[in-house]
Amino acid sequence: MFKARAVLVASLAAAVTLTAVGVSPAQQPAPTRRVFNVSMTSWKFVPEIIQFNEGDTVVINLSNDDTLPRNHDITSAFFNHVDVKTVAPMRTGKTDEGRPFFRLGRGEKATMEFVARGRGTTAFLCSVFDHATRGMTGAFNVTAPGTMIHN
Ligand SMILES: [Cu+2]
Repeated sequence: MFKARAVLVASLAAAVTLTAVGVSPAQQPAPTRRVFNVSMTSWKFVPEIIQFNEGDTVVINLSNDDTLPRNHDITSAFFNHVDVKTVAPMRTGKTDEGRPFFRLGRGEKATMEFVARGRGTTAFLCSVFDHATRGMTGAFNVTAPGTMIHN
């Protein structure tokens, strides 16, 4: 009887140790769907820093809120590494440098959605005329899963 109990206790201890050492799926931070409302005007993006975690589904509600009839876009090498889906019609293409852009006329709105891949900071800018040099720049900051809790 004592022997059987000792074996049982030893088995439980081993099981507990394995659980503590191994990373169970429950300990992995769950991917999150994050929504950002990004406004474009002359000459800025608001917000200009967009932070999310690798693996998150990122939704960007992009809006051209300019009071003057100017096109604006969001352009970034980051878009080369993710599969961007657009919900509303918007002009897309690639700049001469090979960066995908997503462009809206004054008063237009559209939604972009992608799953974040890769970590680190990648600049974005407006590729229309000289808008970037006038200040239309920003950055995507992709952090490790679990880093960003809220946005
Ligand atoms: Cu612009």
